[in-house]
Amino acid sequence: MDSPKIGRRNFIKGSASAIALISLPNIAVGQTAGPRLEWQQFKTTPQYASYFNAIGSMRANTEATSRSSWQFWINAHVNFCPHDIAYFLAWHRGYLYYFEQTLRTVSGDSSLTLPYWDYYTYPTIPSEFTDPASNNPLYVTRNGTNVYNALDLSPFAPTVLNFQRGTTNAFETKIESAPHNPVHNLIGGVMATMQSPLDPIFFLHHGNIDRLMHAWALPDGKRIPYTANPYSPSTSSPYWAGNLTYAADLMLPRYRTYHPAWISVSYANNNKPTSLPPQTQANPIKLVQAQMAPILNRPPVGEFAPAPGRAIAANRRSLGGVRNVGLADNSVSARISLPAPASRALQDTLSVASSTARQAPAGAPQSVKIVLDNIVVTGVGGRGGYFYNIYLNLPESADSTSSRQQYFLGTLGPFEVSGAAHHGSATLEFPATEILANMQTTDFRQITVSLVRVNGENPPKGQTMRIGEIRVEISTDEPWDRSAPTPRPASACYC
Ligand SMILES: [Cu+2]
Repeated sequence: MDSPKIGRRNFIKGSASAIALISLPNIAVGQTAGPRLEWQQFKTTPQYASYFNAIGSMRANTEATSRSSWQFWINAHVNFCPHDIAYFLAWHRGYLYYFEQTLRTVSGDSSLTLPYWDYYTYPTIPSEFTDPASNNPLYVTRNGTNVYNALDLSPFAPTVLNFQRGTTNAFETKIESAPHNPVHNLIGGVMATMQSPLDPIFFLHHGNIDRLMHAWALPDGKRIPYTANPYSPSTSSPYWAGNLTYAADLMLPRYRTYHPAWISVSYANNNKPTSLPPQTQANPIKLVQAQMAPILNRPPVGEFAPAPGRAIAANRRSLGGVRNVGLADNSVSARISLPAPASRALQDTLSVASSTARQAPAGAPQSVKIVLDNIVVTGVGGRGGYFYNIYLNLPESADSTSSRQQYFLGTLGPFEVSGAAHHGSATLEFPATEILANMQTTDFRQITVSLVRVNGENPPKGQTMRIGEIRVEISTDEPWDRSAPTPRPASACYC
């Protein structure tokens, strides 16, 4: 926890504005910038000119160490962004906050706020970003502009009450899986890489993700770990201790990202999406078993060489897998047959996970992951325009909405692989304990991992990637966060 120096007077006030005053001197306290607006409205305001000029000037600035350069923000993302790990939402909220401050500095317009792109209403990238005129700073080369097939309503299902990665049924994990990752993948180009902030649409995409987090949390904050403020640690969850880092000399105390108002941010529209937009685009997308289809058929099982179970590390064991799974423009299932001892070990792991004891017996495996190891993306696959939805033990044919809740593991595309490579490996791990424990079966002799291809407007043909091994791993890691949540005081509000 950072320990700001504050006088007794400010302590008693204890308000968000008092906090802003002391811990971040570069916040314009009392500043009157309005809410962040959806692009279609934003572009009709006087701030549009400020925004347009600021983006142009930042992209022209080659001084990578200066916050006023575009490259500074790309570097901050490449070096520090957490994808598929804790604080994904918190980190990006702070990132947008500092980026917005910079837009104000560069434009000299203190009323400028970052616009967002509500793709649940307008599933095509705004035309201002797709005009290739050489003097258009909003333009970069992309693979596609329509993200309809990335949209997903399941993060907003009434059962999604927990917030952070590592808890069961967590909003952060779900919204990162979709729509967040597929939007990156379907747009493609730099958006399918960790250099994605090079594309100005990145900031509008993340503006929307941030807005959706706030919309989801309303009205009571759901189960976001509580923090009153850093001055009353007894009522604050340890989750919010520490800082988010953007550069060696640019950090933000984590708790500041608890609520947008704590960084003087608000949104013009705080509604959760409740339906998908009509698909009335100029280039209608051909669905390839997309997640929106009413019936989802399990893709055919491919022939893959088995990979034997073995120890992976002191506390991790593979129960078995398959090798060399090539992915192309079709959907495929990989079937892993577990020998009897392995399938018993899986059952034992699930019963330890499901037991109500706070601690597993020492050394007992208690979590299951599906691991995609040694993923190699082809040249054409790296350009994006597609992704795969991954399902576990999908029935031969099932309703797509309930499949999304019961069998969905996550997404796989060039963006996820780029994120994994950036965190040090070409391996993606998908927590599977919760899905398997909820499966109402004890027969785990076969584990089927289905990769369901979803296309954008301009999908690549042929081989996109090759997965060296898909395996089932058990480990002594916690299957989910078992610690008692910090209780929210009765008087506390999410405000
Ligand atoms: Cu992103």
